[in-house]
Amino acid sequence: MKHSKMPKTISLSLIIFFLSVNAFAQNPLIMDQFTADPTARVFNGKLYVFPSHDIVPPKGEGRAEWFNMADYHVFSSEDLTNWTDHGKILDQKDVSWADPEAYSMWAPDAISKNDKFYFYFPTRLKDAGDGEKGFSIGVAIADKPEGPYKPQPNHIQGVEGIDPNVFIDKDGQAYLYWSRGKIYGAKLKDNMLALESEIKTFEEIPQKGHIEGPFVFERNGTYYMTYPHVANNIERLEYGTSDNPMGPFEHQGVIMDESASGTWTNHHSIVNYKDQWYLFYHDNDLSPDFDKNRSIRADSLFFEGNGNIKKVIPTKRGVGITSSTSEIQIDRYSAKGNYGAASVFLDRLDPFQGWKVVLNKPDAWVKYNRVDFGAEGTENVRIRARSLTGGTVALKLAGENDEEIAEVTIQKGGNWEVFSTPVRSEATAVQDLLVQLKSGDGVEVDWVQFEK
Ligand code: FUB
Repeated sequence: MKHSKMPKTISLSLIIFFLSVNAFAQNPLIMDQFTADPTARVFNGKLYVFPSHDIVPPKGEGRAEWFNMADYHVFSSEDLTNWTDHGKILDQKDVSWADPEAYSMWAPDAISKNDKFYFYFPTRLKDAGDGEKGFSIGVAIADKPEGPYKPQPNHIQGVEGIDPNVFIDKDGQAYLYWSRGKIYGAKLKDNMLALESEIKTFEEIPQKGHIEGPFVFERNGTYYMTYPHVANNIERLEYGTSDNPMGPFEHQGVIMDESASGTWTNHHSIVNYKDQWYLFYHDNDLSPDFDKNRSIRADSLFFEGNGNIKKVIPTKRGVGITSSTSEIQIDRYSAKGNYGAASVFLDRLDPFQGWKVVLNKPDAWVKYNRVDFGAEGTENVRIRARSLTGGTVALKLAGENDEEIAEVTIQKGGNWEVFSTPVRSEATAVQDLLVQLKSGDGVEVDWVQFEK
């Protein structure tokens, strides 16, 4: 990786300016880079995500077959559909106490206090040995959530470990939690930069099996300690509750089961945004063969009447509403049926290109929830598709009768083409969209887009 010789302040501002690009989201949320360990926070009415940034390190640098993370980006969204990448907010080379070649900028957190934004990150100390013992936690401070962040000259004294999480209680007291085999916590001083109390080890949290990534939040007077834990083979998300942010926490259950993909880590945060709770987590969507190159995801989270967390089932569709006039990536479907429908990479050698839906049995369908048709309805639909044998695809509004609104003929041919046809009925408001193979036995669809 080459580094600019410009003064740091100028290069950071330029990077922030040039990298403010939009990414479009279902799951995974970010499609142009690997992202992991997402901490979602609401600042100034907007949702910000502070993930870590998995990379493939330059040849001869980093650690083969392991996590490699040199810096952090921050992303924001107002609608959970369109995401802005505000660019790099911190680099391992900018942290004076850190090993600048460790590629160990692991799972971060961020929190706001007194109009300042505090970014907490773990990384490897200079001359550190192996293992999590060589890690400590640093703080970088900014006036705005998107930075620029200025790292403190030293790490938080007394803290050895990874995965910082900061929780500020209603009385203004801040707590820092972290992990190193077990989960630890302590009060933070008012300046948010140093421990104020003894360190507590949360012995009541499962001790058998690897545990890391604490994330604490409060709801209706109950404090939730949530964490990834290897109860069987790989990490799953679990939680306990208490009436005190320092516990003891009573084990309650599983928030998310082990990933079907086999990705060893999961790492999450839980946030309430515009009256809905969300779980942010990660999986290996863009790197099916190497689980240290991860991608962040989000799904809605719900509570039982007694305050227990309902298990979250990971979806491709994720969260947010999709405009009918955008290229609707139906491969991120909410449901599929009648067999013969699958989501596969457009190019297995370049996962960043995304996926297509393959419909290869009559009547096979996918349903994509929450498409916003607006108030005026729509006139045409365009489908980017291809079929070696030719076929027809029906577009329906999912409901009691699954009203068909268009039938698109996909001409025989091996190349991707955009096929267009008028829409028969007035589709308005937010609807769930069904895409179904009507005739033929092999149609691939990249996206669907409606025109006003
Ligand atoms: O991303 C590196 C490490 O993997 C994190 O710090 C852990 O929580 C796990 O996700």
